[in-house]
Amino acid sequence: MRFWLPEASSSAPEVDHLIIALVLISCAVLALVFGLILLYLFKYRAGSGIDRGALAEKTWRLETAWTVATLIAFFGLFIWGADLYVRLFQPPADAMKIYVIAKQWMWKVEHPGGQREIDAVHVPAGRPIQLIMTSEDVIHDFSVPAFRIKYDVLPGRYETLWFSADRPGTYHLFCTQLCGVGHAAMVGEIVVMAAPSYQKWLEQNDAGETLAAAGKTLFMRYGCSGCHGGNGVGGNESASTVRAPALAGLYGSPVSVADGRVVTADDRYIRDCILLPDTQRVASYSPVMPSFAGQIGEADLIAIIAYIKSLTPENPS
Ligand SMILES: [Cu+2]
Repeated sequence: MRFWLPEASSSAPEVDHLIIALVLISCAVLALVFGLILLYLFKYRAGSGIDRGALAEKTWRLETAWTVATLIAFFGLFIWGADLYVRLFQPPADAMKIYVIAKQWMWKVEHPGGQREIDAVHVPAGRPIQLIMTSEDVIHDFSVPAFRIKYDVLPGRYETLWFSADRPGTYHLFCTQLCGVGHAAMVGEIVVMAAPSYQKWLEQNDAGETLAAAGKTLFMRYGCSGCHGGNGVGGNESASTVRAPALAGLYGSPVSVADGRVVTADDRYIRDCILLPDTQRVASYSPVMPSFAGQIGEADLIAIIAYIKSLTPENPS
């Protein structure tokens, strides 16, 4: 058995360095404290001849040095860890987005091209991948030890995680949050492929329509197009009876909402608009959007969001 897991992602060595530093510094402090305990146990033992009643002499220099040294060491670890954490949770803008839906007890994965998988994620090597994850039931946790990443997957919201896997290979995916009797079986694999084989995999698993195309059908079926324009363009009073915000070019842009905040229209914002419209209503629009909570499943939501994302001013439907 290997003692050390392979470091298969770009951030894995950094995480390992931090953990090793934390363990070494902690061991050094531990060794000092317990070493002194053992030393004094022996030195001041009964019958050692030393007068144990004598008042100890205080050394300010030693006490200050010890306090400052540990403060610097542990504060340094905190800054190091915080910096790493911030970078680990800020996906690069060009990351490829893959959707993950957790449910008791499986991982369902949807690719932008329409490819679907269960308990497996195929990704190209060397490219940043952003996972947008949600749960259909309880709290799960997406964990890939070889990539040194893990994050809770919560029902009712999107959590994101990103990685860039350098080495082609197959790596274990675990659920690391006790999620019911089948928890131990909620495992899968991340298959990292070189670009040509990934391309081949995409073609072999072609679903016939992209996620956005599937979303367009749902957009019509759920009646979204009734207000947001006859062809999904929106914002056009002549095309619909109700005035609704335009969707073309919405994704990634800033939106002024009714309570005065300015938010970025990301996956989470669009999801909230569909399920909890009154909390995120666009300023100057009346609260006529009905909530679709409980009516649209997670997989359909993801497809609809992919469709809205695909709408640009140049390609408005
Ligand atoms: Cu789970």
